[in-house]
Amino acid sequence: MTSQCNAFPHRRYNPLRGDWVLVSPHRTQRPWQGETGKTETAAPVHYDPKCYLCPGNERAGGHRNPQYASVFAFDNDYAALLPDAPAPAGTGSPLLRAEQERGRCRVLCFHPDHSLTLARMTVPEIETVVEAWTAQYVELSAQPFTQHVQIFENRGAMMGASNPHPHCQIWATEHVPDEPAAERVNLKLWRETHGRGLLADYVALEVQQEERIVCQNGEFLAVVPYWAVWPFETLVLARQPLRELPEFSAVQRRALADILSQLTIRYDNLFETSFPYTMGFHQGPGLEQHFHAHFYPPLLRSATVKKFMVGFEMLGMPQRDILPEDAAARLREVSATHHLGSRA
Ligand code: H2U
Ligand code: ZN
Repeated sequence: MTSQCNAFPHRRYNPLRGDWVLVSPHRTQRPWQGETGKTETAAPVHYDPKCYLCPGNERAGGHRNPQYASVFAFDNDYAALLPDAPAPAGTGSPLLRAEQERGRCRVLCFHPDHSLTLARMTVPEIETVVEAWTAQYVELSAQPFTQHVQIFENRGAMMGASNPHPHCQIWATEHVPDEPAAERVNLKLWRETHGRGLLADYVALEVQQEERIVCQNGEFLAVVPYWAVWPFETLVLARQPLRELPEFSAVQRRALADILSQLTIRYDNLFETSFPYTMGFHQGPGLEQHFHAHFYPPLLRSATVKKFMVGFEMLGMPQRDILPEDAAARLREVSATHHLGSRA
């Protein structure tokens, strides 16, 4: 199917978001130079006295972190959302709309070791993080105003992460934000039209076609989706129609840890760098939901050359050169063992 269109510009539909990406594979016909622009790897700093996430250190507002030994969650000292935010006053014009948005923001440290990343953590260590995500998700979902809980990780300075210490953020909001809201509309529509789950159908298709699969285990599949926008964007899909973390069995939590480990190791190996990305989970209690993770890495050609979403992409639509099938092959071809060796 792809061989028919891999030489010509075309557009591909994203059935999850209901929008399109322009694909221009003819621009990548030039041979790959093999240059990865590796970044120097400095000796790892396991504890940084100036890091606000390291155990025992002081944070903003005079808070002090405990001497935590595995994971550690706290309320963001500069929270973007507040549980007691009042409703804004009316503006008197339908052109100027504002709504109350109560919420809560947490930070979750993955590990006491400042130098680690998911790619450098063991599967049991990541499993502890999965358990913490589940506990945070349950706790924040239970607040009376919560309509959505977004777990996300900004990894690397290129993605605006303020600190290399392994951590993520968790925001609970009073409204379903735009990205999961758009997905929800399309997931519902697919179910009404086809009587099956959109992502269950997509899992079956990717398993059958194989060419976009990066790695997999008994419970999860990581693919470069057919409609990927970022060069090495991936979608981690539950094989079973799991809706949200609290439904996971111990085997499935372990398998999620395993697929995150497999995928982030391959990412690091691609350009032999600590690979930057924004990742996060989409999940919910609704019948239409199907648990998945999006990884949006900015890198294009090397450890330093990133893709810019500018020009036509800001005024028209997203565009990519490298075919999703070729990106998946590149990620499949790198070693499954981290280039810095194993910590296990
Ligand atoms: P990011 O690296 O994804 O920006 O997350 C770090 C968060 O940590 C950030 O949202 C918070 C910032 O508000 N923070 C604290 O809560 N306390 C501090 O002492 C510094 C930063
Ligand atoms: Zn630290």
